Parts: sequence; structure tokens; C-alpha cells
Amino acid sequence: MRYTASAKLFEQAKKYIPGGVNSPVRACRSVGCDPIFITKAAGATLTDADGNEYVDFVSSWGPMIAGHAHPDIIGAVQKTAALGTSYGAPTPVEIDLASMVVEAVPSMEKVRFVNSGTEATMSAVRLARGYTGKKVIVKFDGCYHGHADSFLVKAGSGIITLGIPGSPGVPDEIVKNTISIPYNDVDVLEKTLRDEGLAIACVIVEPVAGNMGCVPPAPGYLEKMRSLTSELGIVLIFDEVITGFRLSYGSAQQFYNISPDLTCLGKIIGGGLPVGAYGGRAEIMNCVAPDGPVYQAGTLSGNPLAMAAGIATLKLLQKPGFYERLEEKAAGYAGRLENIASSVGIDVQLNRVGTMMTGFFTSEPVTDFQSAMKADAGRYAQHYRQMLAGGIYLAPSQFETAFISAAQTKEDLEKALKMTEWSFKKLLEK
Ligand code: HOZ
Repeated sequence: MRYTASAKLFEQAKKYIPGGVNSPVRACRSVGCDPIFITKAAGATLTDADGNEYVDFVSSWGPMIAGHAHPDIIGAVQKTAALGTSYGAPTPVEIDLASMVVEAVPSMEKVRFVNSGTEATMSAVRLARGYTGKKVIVKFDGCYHGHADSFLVKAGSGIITLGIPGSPGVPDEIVKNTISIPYNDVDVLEKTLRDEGLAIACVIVEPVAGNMGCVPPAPGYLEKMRSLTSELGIVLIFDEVITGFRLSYGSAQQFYNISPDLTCLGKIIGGGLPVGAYGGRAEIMNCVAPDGPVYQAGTLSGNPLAMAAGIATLKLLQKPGFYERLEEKAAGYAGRLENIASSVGIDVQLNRVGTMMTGFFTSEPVTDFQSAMKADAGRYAQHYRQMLAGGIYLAPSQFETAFISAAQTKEDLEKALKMTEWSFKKLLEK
């Protein structure tokens, strides 16, 4: 494949945009190549500036569960755009999406729309602090909740990918109110919450970690988290920015049958437009301004285009059998991948929950940040480049999640499997 046009665009972008990208992982540094510039997408196919086509497993990092440029979503956005793109005033469409979210996710008795997952998590934490009058937040090593100051402690996503310890610009005074503990370790969780409970406002967790690669919760882990936080008067926040409306229509909390106090959403509920949301028990949500004193606002919050795209997406997900078909597709694909890995004789741990999956290049099970870090990121980098050259678009980092969408066809998946087999064999060549 030729990447001449992408290379030229990257040179231009670097003149005006830090690193030439608007989000660090996209720069592809950890996989040892330059980014390709995408010019269009349809279904599960991405097209780059050179006209190369790729089967997409990134799905814009999660939102495109129905595939790119779905006619229902594009139609809804076009129709809405023709009426104006932003009013900075209440609109009927935001009630429509809010009621759909509240019906789908019963723990969210009220919901507030914002513009990104980062905004959702930082607002939820402010609310938890305002509601409890406590300062400390507990998070988990390798989980990523966006880039707000309090979360960049032992965080996943670009922080692991680029191997940076945190971020300059985050004051110690803020970091000292964040406790980060290992994911999936019940004993550390219990000890931390019991020892520090009087100071802890909230525990925030990705119910399935998706930003250190896909790492499922150990059986009973989320249940224990729920019972401890309830007992100790700590607000439990599920960051479902990735898992929301992905693992089931009722999100991970329905999948695992656990009711958090607050939930953060993003990605799928915006159908590919910028959106976020936080919501939960009415008693807590009533503390948000203007009903309560906890301030949070946004010029573009509840933007009509994002609301319309979200509504159109959720309507597609409501179709009978949508999640069952996706699960069947993902399970079949993962099973074939595992067979390929074992027949080629390469060490890969395939972690999967529903349509989220990561193949870690390691012989040890990956259950937390420490074990994820044992994966051979150099080998992943070579695999990434080989797959890209064969027309398969994976996340440009070992520590991200691949997504199965409704749009990948049998042929797409066959092509990806064939390329994977070829790539695995090549990785073992001396
Ligand atoms: N892991 C990030 C989203 N959950 C990747 C997105 C980005 O950094 O651009």
C-alpha cells in the first residue's frame, strides 16, 4: 500500500497541531509508524487519503456499533441540521434521548448531557464530592476516565501507551485526593475502603476495563465493590463510556446485574457525534444546578445533532435480536482467533466480553494493569503494521480494545482472520 497522501497530510498537520493529532494515541508512535488520514467511512470500511481501504476494528474507539455512515443516523442528523445546529436553549430532542436512556438504564433516574466522556466523569466526581462532602476518589490502576486532572494517576489508554507516569500540569494537591489501587484485587479494595472510607467520596470504575486493553472483572468483584460502597456511604460510579449500550441495551450494569449510584456514558449514545452524559439516583442528581448547588454547564450540551444521532442509534439497537447477533458474531470470531493462535503456536491471551476484545501478546492471563504490562508491545507494533498493510485497521496500541460492530460482514471477518494467521506466522519468523 502507498501512504503518500497521508504522509503529506501528516507533515502539514504537524505544523499546526501538536504531534499532528488531536488525541495522542492516534499519532501511532507506540506502533512505530505514522498515522493514516481517513477521508471517509461506510459500514465497516475506512478509506484513507490514498484511497486504501481497511476493515475497521476501532469503530471510532467505540461509538460506531451500527457501522459508519448508517443511513438512519445520517438521515436523522441531516434532518436535524436543516433546522439549525445549536440554540443554547432546551429542545424536544434532548427529552427524547434522556427518556430513552432512563428507560434503558434504570439506575439512571435522571441524566444530564455533556459533550464528552471526560466531561461526564469529571462532572460525576464533582457531584459525588458535593453530595457526600468528602474529597477522596478511588480509581483503579490502568482504568482511564478521560483526561481530567484527578484521573491521570496510573491511568490507562494513552498514558500507558506512551509510557508516561502521569502528567505535568496536574498539581500535587489534586493528585493527593486520588487513590489508585489494583483492579480485580478484592482484598486491597476492602482494606482501602475500610481504612479510608470516612474521606472517600466515590469509587469510579470501568465495569469492564477497556483502556488497558480489555480486562473483564473477576467473578464477584463488582458485587463486592457494590456492597462495600453501600455499607460505607461511598458513591459508586460506573464509567460506562465504552460499555454503555455495548454489552447490552441496559449496559454493563444490566449485563452484570449491579446498580451503581452514578453512571457515565458517551460514545454510543452520540452515534459518532461528540456527546457524554452522567446520571443516577434522583436524590444525588438533584444536587446538580439549577436544582442544587453543584455547578456544571455547557454551551453545546444536549446539542440537537448529537441527540438526533444518539436517538437514531438507540433505535437500531432496540431491534429484536441485535445484541444476540452481535454476541454470536463476536464469539465466533474470537473462537477462530484462538484456534489460529494455538495452531501457529504464538502466545496470545484473548480477553473478550461481548463485542470488546484484546489479544495480548503474553503467555500469562491478563487480569489487571500489572499483567497487561507484561504483554509484548513491540510484537503488537509489528502485528499492527502487518495488519494495516493487509487492509485491517486495529487500534494503534496494545492497550486498547478492538470492537466488533454490526457492520462487519462475514467476508470482512474472514479477511481479518486470514491476515491474522499470516501476521502471527510472520511474527515468529526469525
Ligand atoms: N482509549 C481512548 C478512548 N477510550 C482512546 C481515544 C483516544 O485517545 O483518542
